[in-house]
Amino acid sequence: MKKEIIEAIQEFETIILHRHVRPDPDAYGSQVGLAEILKETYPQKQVYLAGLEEESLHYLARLDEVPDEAYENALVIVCDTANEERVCDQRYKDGKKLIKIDHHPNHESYGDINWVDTEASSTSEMIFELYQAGRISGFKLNQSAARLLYAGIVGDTGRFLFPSTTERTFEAAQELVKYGFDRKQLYESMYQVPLSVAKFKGELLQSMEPSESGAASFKLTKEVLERYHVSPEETHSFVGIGGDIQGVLAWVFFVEDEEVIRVRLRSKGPVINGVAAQFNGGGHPMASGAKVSSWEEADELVQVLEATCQEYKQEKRLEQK
Ligand SMILES: [Mn+2]
Repeated sequence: MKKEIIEAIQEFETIILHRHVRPDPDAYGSQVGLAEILKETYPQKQVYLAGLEEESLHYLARLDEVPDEAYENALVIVCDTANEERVCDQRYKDGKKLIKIDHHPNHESYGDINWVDTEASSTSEMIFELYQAGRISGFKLNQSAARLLYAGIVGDTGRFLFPSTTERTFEAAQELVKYGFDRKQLYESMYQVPLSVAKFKGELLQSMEPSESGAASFKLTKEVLERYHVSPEETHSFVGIGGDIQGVLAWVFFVEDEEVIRVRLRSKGPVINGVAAQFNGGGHPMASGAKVSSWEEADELVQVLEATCQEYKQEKRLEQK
């Protein structure tokens, strides 16, 4: 698979990179990290970064305006995006050849080549492995690519904490840190939060009451977000807070946006992508996303989550007997 991708890269003079909407560090890390590798290796090729810019990720990279004509005869590579609807900038279909590189469960094989590895911690880890495979064909990695890929890995593994972190992850990290980018500064950009956000976190913890079965929910209403001057995007960075609380098995963040309430589900045991699938979503077994249209529907989701936690506890009890 990697070989096929490398051959396609060699073949095309124009390469356009895409990733998912509402990007996170792995989306940027894989998209721009790969772009940096390509620019370093093939200075004569045209490499474009497509998609809407995310202000909170400016510290990682800035993107390009891609002219429509660029897509003629272009190779398009979409990173970190499970389904077509979530690809940022729908012109991704306009190229000559399409490659999907991703680590989410593969429900939509929308590429001419689909490289999907659900065992990988992040798409950035996969891009690092693509670079390793391409080294004999002359692939070069520079400091900027190393920083981006490292940021993507750190972002998606919760700083090497989540179970998706494997030997492969540390191997990639070990190689990447050799490029000597400023790790301290990178971590500050990724993890320092404004005081308002820190206080907001305090409020969330105050208001949450986990159930007997270990389900917890956090309701981030427009009103609360406005009171603390926190944008829906800024809430990404602390979805993990449920995980540090004893007795919490799975938790859900409801973030009220313009027209919908976005749902982020996380778990320390019960498989929750089935819950997400029932509410217009999907994702990983321990980290998924969904959408609901009202607070009533949000409560329904909490009940399904509750049942999932109860079942999980029941199974564990039976196992122990
Ligand atoms: Mn990812």
